[in-house]
Amino acid sequence: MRSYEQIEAQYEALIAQKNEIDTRYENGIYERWVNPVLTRAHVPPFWCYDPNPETNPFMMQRLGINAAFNSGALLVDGKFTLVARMEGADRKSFFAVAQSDSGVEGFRFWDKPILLPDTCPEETNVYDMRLTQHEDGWIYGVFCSESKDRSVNDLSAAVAAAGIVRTKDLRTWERLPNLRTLHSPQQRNVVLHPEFVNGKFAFYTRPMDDFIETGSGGGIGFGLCDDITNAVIDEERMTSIRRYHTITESKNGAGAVPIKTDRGWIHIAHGVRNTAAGLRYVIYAFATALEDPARVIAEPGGYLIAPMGGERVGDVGNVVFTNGAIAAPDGQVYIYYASSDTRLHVATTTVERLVDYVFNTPADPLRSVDCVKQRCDFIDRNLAYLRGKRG
Ligand code: M1P
Repeated sequence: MRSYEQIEAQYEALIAQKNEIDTRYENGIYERWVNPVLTRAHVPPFWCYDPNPETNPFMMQRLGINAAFNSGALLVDGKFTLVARMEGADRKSFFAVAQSDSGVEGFRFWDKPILLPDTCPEETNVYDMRLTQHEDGWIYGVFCSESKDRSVNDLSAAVAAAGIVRTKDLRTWERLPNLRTLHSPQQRNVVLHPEFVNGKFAFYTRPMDDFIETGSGGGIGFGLCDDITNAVIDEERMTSIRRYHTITESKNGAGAVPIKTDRGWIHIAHGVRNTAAGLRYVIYAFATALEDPARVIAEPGGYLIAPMGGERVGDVGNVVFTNGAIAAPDGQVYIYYASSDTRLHVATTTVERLVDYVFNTPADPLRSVDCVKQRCDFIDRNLAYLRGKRG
């Protein structure tokens, strides 16, 4: 049996662990890092253990943590700051702040998770907060607020809506009414754009017909609202749409808050397709116009990040998912992505490389024969170049 002090020493050793680039997966676009930046073992031991041997003689976990994964991300006072989706052993998700000086290692949770104002009595579960530093001066958190669907006689039926909170310091949170989208019955993966658009708050949405299936929802939507303290979107336009036989066939959803570049807004989102082994989630990227952040101007074919190796294993296998990335002032980009709803990783790149990737990776031609033509043209150009160079 371990003493509380031994458990604490093991935890401190984990936080002090150095990280390094995983050279097995280099592709020129980004680098994956070997160690996850957050796991359930990263929570302070006093979240799970009663340290008093009189009341905990076997040094048992009294309140287990199952996972630490999908995280909103923001640079706050020079610190890489994550608001992570935590899941207790009881399957309830909640949020907690973790910070690091480097962005790739040493993330340490604050002493206590975030206790949101309890203004929604029907809300059962909360997850996947996107953190937006808005030009109005507030940091907004937009997350999935899940409630039981009492309109049908099905114990597992649920309703997803977009919850909204705001803060100045990540310690005091003001809860605002949930977003209402007048033409979409459910919403998940909603992201607040960091700037006003036509003087209004702008949201990326994800219209859904029910809790799991997007059904008639055509992809990632976009809508404007006048007042974020009573956010109502009466019209949703489509941005990146779902397409047959692509990585977004089943569904897609906005991920990180878009990154502003001189060529356009870069979006890092997720796409889902169905397989005989269940849903497969990958991460993809696209760009929208600076003057109209809903208009897609570049969309590379295929995925940016797909689950690989051990990432494919976890509570919900074959999933990578992102809801946070940080573009640091030096041009480095830190993409925080979770694997299989279990742990959080980082992949690093630069704004310059992301722009090159998004604008110079060919689009998906949508049919096998056109994909082969695309690849043959590419090979021809490459061989001609190599012949010219080598004589
Ligand atoms: O389990 C995979 C992901 O499923 C949901 O994403 P989507 O709404 O696109 O299906 C989310 O619940 C996400 O948290 C989860 O990682």
